[in-house]
Amino acid sequence: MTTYLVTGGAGFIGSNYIHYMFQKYGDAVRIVNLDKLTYAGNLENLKEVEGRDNYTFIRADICDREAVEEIFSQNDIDRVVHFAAESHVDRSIRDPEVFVKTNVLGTLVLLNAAKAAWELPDGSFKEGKRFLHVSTDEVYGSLDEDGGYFYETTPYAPHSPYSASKASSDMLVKSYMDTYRFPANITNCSNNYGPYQFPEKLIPLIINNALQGKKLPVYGDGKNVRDWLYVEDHARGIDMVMEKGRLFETYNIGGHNERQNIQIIHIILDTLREMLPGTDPRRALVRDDLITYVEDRKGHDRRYAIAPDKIKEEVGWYPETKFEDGIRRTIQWFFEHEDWMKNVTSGNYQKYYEEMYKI
Ligand code: NAD
Ligand code: TDX
Repeated sequence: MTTYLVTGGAGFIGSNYIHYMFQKYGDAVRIVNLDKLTYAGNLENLKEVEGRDNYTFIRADICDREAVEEIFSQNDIDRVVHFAAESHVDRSIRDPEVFVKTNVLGTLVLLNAAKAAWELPDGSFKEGKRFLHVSTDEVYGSLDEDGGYFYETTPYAPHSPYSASKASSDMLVKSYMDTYRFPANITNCSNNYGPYQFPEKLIPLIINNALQGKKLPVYGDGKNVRDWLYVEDHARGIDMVMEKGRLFETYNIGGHNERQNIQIIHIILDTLREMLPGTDPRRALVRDDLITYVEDRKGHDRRYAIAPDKIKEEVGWYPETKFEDGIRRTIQWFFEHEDWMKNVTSGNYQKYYEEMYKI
């Protein structure tokens, strides 16, 4: 049985990945989920897997060296999938320090613990051990509106404190591969959407606000472009890189679903109206005039876009879920999980929202 250490498994992508892995491999894998449970971590995301014999949750901070070393000494970890991070660009603009602590120093702690556990006396590594560092396309900076894509060879040019911290963590992983031949891969993925996404991010925030007839904040002119990927496709991509990717390589994940933010908002409004029955009182609340242009994000990257040629050629991965299907599945999930949304938006979320938007 292969034992995985998943960090940040109680967050958005991490919890989708854990569900994907159990659906695909059942009892053939064991997953240890290490998560600090920050505001973004939520064990409700994992209640279906809680009772499994091959699943363990450990609440710990990836920056806590002793706690991380103990996990490696008590479990024969074969593979690490490292999601844990501070992940929201707006929060990084307001408070960068925790981004450096978790994303940079936390990654270093994990690398050192895995290296110590996996290294043989001659400096090589035990057979079959692998570390996959989950990163973002934001490390490549911003593209012009009229063309070009991010490739694995694109030079790093991060702009926000978030992307600078992720770029730093990528560089640390690269340095461990180059210096020690540490068995790792890096994946740089585009914007994800889907179930369990925290409503500080554009898509769940717009769905949640629209259903309550609340204003829909659009930064700047609304024409910034993101390349949206359904989260399950990302989970599958990570698994495929782990299984079939060449060690020491970077793979970009995403591709060919570029949309302006304002287009995304119109698609969500149209889809909500289409999916809500006429008798549902929320239908009347979903209105185009909720769209409210607000001050632009500082240093707002104009466009992200991935050409996923390498991962397609080498690993056989491509984005399977059409946006129109993915957004319907996402909205359906939010319809069926009203309590989830209520729980995550109570308490501190209100304070964050008021300070952030003032609308
Ligand atoms: P998220 O914010 O939803 O979840 C992050 C998780 O990490 C939470 O469960 C949180 O409790 C945990 N965590 C935070 N600090 C921790 C610490 N110090 N120790 C242990 N656990 C900690 O994030 P997400 O959107 O699921 O992103 C997961 C990863 O994927 C991140 O590394 C992010 O950079 C990367 N990524 C995200 C996207 C996206 O669109 N969301 C796209 C590309 C890459
Ligand atoms: O209220 C909003 N209004 C708005 O116009 C919010 C929250 C966002 N936006 C814009 C900013 C971006 O151009 O929408 C776009 C998407 O914003 P986010 O959902 O915050 O995502 P982004 O900043 O692009 O970063 C995301 O994708 C890459 C994730 O949060 C990162 O973790 C990931 O690495």
